[in-house]
Amino acid sequence: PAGTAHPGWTPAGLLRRARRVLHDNWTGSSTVPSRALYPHQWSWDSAFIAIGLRHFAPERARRELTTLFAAQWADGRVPHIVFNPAVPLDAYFPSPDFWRSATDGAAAGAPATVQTSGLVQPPVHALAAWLTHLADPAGSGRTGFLAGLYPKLTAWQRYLTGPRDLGGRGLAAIVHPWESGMDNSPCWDAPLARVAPAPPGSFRRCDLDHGDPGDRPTDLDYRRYVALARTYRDHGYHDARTPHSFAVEDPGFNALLILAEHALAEIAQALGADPTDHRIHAEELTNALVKRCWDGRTGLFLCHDLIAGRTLPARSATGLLPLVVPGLPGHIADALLRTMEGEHFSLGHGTRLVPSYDLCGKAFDASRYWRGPAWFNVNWLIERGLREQGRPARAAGLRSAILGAAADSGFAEYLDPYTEQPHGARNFSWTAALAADLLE
Ligand code: 9YW
Repeated sequence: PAGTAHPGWTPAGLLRRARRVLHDNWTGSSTVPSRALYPHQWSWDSAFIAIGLRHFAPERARRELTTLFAAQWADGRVPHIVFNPAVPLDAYFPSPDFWRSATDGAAAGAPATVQTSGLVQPPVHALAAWLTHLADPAGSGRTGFLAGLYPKLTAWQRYLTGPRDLGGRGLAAIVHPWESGMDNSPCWDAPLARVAPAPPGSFRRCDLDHGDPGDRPTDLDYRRYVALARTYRDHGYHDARTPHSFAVEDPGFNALLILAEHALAEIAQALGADPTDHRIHAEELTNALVKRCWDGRTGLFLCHDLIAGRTLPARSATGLLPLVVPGLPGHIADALLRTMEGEHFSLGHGTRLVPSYDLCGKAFDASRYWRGPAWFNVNWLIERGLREQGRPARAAGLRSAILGAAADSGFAEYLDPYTEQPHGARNFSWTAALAADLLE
């Protein structure tokens, strides 16, 4: 439906609907991504949700982030899931009895009173905290929001630039596909193939109680996810001691790490602290990202497999996310734009939203999760990136496509990138939040 107008919604009506979704998904201290499919708190979801909430419920936006950071580990990591103790164990897998954070994560500093996973997700939080502050500086100041969060955000950043620089190459590595936030991206197929799958029947997938198996990761993927997470857990979630069979530098994850460093510089400055260190880190990370992951031949940032010592050829939307990085070399921004509009992503030609994976790739699947569908958080980041790189007209086009698709799909989790047919959950929190943000 490239170019289709959306007469079916008005900004005021869409905002009202988005607010309703976020209201319904609020638990009292944070927001679930989806009532049925994801009944706990997720790390990067909360950052996107706060970015939307700040416009009409700044108090809730602040609470969303402070609730997440109350579950931070002493080593600085922010867990990818914070479990709600009121939810039955069989509502989501892997449940707290799988992660055993309070016992098996104790040496790494997991909190004793709240159950979490031991993995992480992309660090969107400093940006979310800064934007949340800007939306209501008076409320933020009154509650000591920035001052309280700043040391925690810095510790989170230093966990990623310290213990997670597993390759010693100046970038953060992810140790599990779930850490990318793009669980079953074809980028992970080759590194995952090394992982011996957990025995079938050694766990039960609750996601299939709610999701269509054709839209979700496969059983074999899940058996490998479980095996990897168990190994990490059985080594106390210790990064240096775990014999990692999966360790990858993901360009999107690292681009968000850079954006976080820039946001931390702003936060430091607002608090009267010295932002210099953050600026230096941002520059070093940017140089490392360009040096390690930029691929001039494909015009895209590519993932790097630290175990095999090689670049992964799969073309994923994660490789476009560095568009959000301030000060990206101009020739790289230009090349990314050409790639995005070329045959592999077809933005503005075959598609109105950026697909999660190469439209020409052998593994492309228009309905299976991160193997092709368009996702709203990715498109929101790209819209931001287009503005960052001085392309306001293209950003405006993408913005109206995102809003139209959010409205038409009932705030779907993800869409077929060609037909914009909705898949996964409806009334999905970050879809509603990011639509609300674009409306403001
Ligand atoms: C799962 C909550 C999470 C997102 C991830 C997404 C998915 C969990 O849902 O993972 O069970 O598959 O891949 O990015 O944070 O919305």
